[in-house]
Amino acid sequence: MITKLQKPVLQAGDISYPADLVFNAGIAKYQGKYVMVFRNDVGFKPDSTSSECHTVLGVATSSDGIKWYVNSRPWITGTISGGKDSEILRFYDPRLTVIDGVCYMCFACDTRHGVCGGILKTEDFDSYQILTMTAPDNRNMVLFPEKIGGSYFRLERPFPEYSRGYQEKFDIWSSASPDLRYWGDTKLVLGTEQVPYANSKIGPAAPPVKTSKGWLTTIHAVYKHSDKMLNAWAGQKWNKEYLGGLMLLDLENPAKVIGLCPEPVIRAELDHELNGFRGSVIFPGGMILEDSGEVKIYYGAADTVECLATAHVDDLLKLCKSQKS
Ligand code: BMA
Repeated sequence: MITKLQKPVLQAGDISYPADLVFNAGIAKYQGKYVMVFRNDVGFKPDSTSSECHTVLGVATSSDGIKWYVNSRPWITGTISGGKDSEILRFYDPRLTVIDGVCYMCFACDTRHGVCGGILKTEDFDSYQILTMTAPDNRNMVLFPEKIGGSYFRLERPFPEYSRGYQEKFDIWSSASPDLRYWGDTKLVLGTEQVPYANSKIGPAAPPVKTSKGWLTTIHAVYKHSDKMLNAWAGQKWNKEYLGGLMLLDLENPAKVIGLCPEPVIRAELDHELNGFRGSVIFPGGMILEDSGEVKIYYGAADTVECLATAHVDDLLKLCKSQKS
């Protein structure tokens, strides 16, 4: 039902500037082509990590969504507003949404005072304008591709450690905005306890796509193994399996879950998914619904490479079992 490409669509060897871990990309169709903004963590090798490691965001384009051409230089590099004293340390895990022909990118952002989610606007993947930042700790934000009931909508994943007993039990929330800058009307969408294959945290994954049945959207879910360690590079103890899941949200009220797939739809199976910087991590970040009904789901694998799986939208909708309200 879901077919995985057997090789990554993008990896470090495809990039002409320094690159080590190329993963967790955002993808959109924009101005007649596919655009990808990918995370590139530089300074990581299988048996050592350089003290110089940093994250940059790179851009690639494609005419078919499969073969990608990477720009010759990275886009957003390390500290963005200058040197050691910068409050913002890095941007990562970009998510792209086109609304009324304008491209927006949600991103996670490490600052000296916590992790924030941000939204920026770009026309050319060169200059950009940051529209909004959350308070810490929040990330994994994704925008819906149109206004709903007159408001912009986003999913997000605050991570309240103190009030949840430092248990890493984090949930999916939504917020609405009149202008993409001021956000409020925040509501719980899905609790970790509702996801049968998660025993830790969940979060939004790729931005939702509109179908006749509802907003179809991926989630990521974490299952922490207590009985075994997973493969990882250089001295890490790694036991968190990241799984790709699927849910359906009400078209008019996207804070309401109307369907949930009771099992993961993408889990690590292939060599490059099981082995890498952090093995068994599947992190969807891009979902494109083609006119043919084919859905392309792009996902980071093992925090090391970027991959693609495809399915028919009708099959994905059937997987989302209806939820009682
Ligand atoms: C999360 C984020 C993701 C990453 C995942 C697995 O907390 O940092 O970017 O893919 O962990 O390491």
